[in-house]
Amino acid sequence: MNFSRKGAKAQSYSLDFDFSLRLCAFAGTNKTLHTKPKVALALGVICFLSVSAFAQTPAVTKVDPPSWWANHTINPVRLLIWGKNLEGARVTSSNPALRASRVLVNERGSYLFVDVDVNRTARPGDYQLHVDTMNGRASIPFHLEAPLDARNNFQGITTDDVIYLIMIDRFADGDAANNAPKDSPPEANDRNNPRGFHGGDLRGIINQLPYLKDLGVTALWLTPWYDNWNGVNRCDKPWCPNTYYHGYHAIDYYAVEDRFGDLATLCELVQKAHALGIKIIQDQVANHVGSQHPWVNDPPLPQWFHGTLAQHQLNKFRNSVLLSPHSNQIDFRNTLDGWFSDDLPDMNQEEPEVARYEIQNALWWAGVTGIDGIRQDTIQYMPRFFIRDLSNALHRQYPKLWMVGEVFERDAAHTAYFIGGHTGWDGIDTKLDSVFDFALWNTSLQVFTNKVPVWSLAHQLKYDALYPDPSKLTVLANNHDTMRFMSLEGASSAGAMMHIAFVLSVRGIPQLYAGEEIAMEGKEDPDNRRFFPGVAFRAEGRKPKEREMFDWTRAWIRLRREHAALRSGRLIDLFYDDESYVFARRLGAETIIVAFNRENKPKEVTIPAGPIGLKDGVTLKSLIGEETSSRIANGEATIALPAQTAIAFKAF
Ligand SMILES: [Ca+2]
Ligand SMILES: [Ca+2]
Ligand SMILES: [Ca+2]
Repeated sequence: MNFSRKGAKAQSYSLDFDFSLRLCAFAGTNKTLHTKPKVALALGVICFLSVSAFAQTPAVTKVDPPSWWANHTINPVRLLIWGKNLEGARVTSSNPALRASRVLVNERGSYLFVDVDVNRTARPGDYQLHVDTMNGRASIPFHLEAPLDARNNFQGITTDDVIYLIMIDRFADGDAANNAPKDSPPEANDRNNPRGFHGGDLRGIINQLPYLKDLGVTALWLTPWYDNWNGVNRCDKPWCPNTYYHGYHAIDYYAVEDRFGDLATLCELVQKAHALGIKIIQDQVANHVGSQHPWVNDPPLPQWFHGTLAQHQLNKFRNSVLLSPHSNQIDFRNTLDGWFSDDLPDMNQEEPEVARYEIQNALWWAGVTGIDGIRQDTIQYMPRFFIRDLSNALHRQYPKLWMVGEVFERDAAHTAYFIGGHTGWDGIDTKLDSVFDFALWNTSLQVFTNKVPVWSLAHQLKYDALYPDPSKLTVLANNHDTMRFMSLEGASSAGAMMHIAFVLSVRGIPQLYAGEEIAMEGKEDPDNRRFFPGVAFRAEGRKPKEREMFDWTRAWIRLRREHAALRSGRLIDLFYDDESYVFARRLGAETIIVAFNRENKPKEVTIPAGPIGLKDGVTLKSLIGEETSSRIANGEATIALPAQTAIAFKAF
């Protein structure tokens, strides 16, 4: 785009308005000179009429989306025009490449919706539409983008990927010039305040791409980059004063946070990451916006949000009512329509204009930046038909583009209800590509901090029966909303290492959280969001504990990369007891055996060879960890498990 996102102003009538003001000045001068009072009076009346007419002149201040594409699966695109004096407006295009129709103006004349049909043959470039009312004309700047190359953008995420979550503000500061925007109070920009902005940005991530490549991750999930408010929230709650450094309180769905950089830097990051074989996942938040969003005081439609800032329900988070066919409508609507907090106005996706706006917004970010996936925040608090319509719209335009939904539940039945590929009791298939496996995450944390027997892992994995395809699950190691492993009660380095090895070897798509690979500590939010220590980006800057965890994580990522069976092989349970778990991942001729022994002494376990297609005489050799091997005889193998670690074997 080559016009300012926020500065698209109607200027066509400014000269005429100036002329009326000059006329008024002239009338005023005449009056004071007492010459020809009738003439002065007449001029005064003309001046009044003229100024009031021009005061009603339509103006356009913002266009969402500011650009679109020819030959897009969404055509016409529906624009939301922000402005004033838009009552009774007609919208026209002087260029036949665009055709406007279906205008809807809100009661206050502050927003206008219009369908814009883009001709198939329209060329990329700048275009203009016009808004005409009885009181004048304003122009709507619009741009047609050249489509990005689908061969190296919108690639989607598969089990071949390892996702790495980065909280943009807390990872790396690559540009000190954006750390203190003019409209931000000094206390908003303070690394000593855990709820302040700490200076991380998109340039910082670009600078650290070699670190991420070296670690071996193949996809970055970045916390939201929408523009958030630059001020400090001084509420009377325990979490105040705070700032929106985390990005979940959008004030503009179409702008990049000024502290993180700009759209050009974001596109540069996506391109440079792609060039290194690293994909980008955008964190989108369709459920709510920040309370400083201009819509809060001037919504485009009365039903744009569920309620108002002054009058709304708070979500009671009775999440089970979203799954249960027996829930009552009051509890059900509260969970869908209630505000996540008093400063997170809840978007009303049952209003078709809202749903349309959000679906186009998701597609606009994909089309403009080339992202490969979307992580959708708090997805269960939106209607399931909307999740389906959004998923369908994404896939229709970009068949491989992937979306994972955050359904933060430790109950597999609940998360399984939200993943796509099957129809719920409500008759809806959400078509959602993936959900996070919070149930398995929770079990793994419990197992590797010694709270439940190790066989609990196999016990939890039996609930994969609830999923149409469990390999589509995203297996988180941790995230920015959970305590870091090393700060959990009962945590140890050995436990952290087994937990990471489990996440990287079990079925599904692994997702790590920045800092876990160097064993960072951190309790609840915001302590789990400490700034990444910059020295640890270089091998020589890592302390021994950090190096041990980094090398281990990198080794398991490499093992996964080198063995297709670890990425997409069938998982077969071989052995489990209170202290150990052994499973195989089998794909074609390749079989990898992964074993975990939590006990503080080595042990030997016997596993069946027949069920994994291995014959007598075959040798199992360790691929990682201690060097050990064993031979299969009488349809069995006895393998040695070192104390308190994970190990992987391959059949030769
Ligand atoms: Ca910065
Ligand atoms: Ca901002
Ligand atoms: Ca909602």
